[in-house]
Amino acid sequence: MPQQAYLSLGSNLGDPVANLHACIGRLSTLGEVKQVSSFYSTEPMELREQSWFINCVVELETELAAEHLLAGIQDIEAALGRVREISKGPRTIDIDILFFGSFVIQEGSLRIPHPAMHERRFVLAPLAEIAPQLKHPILQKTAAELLSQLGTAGGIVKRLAPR
Ligand code: PH2
Ligand code: MG
Ligand code: MG
Repeated sequence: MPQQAYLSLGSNLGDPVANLHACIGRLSTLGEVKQVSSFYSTEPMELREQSWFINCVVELETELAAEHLLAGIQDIEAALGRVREISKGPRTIDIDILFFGSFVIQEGSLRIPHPAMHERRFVLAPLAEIAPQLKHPILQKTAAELLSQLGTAGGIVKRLAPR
């Protein structure tokens, strides 16, 4: 059965907008890209001393199992020139699985829902834009509710004009 996966894309090296477009193009090898949010210019979180990111969220309908989706994502990251860099630091492309249907998965490096997503405005703002009613399977709150619950936390994001 196909699943709806929600992916967070981010880049802050090279030409981040071009990197996100290239990434979205390649994601269609893993399934059908159903929705792409606006792009957002976002304040770096966790490791603060680095360039601002461009982030977006993609809805991907896929027949792949979660671990095969992860492997495909890692191939795309490598193909777009990502090298294993410092943790939380600058990267050409980062693709994180936020949700995989309503599955809860904790197997090695595969942790779905993404454990920090509900604390990050750069994830919740684009997610709530394309799927406001989507429910977090553990927290039992919608993307719109998680976003409003952030208050002033979660970092600054600025939605860019549509391409
Ligand atoms: N990714 C991180 C760490 N911090 N900050 C922003 N704004 N956007 C990101 O994608 C991001 C981050 C680790 O993956
Ligand atoms: Mg990440
Ligand atoms: Mg990642």
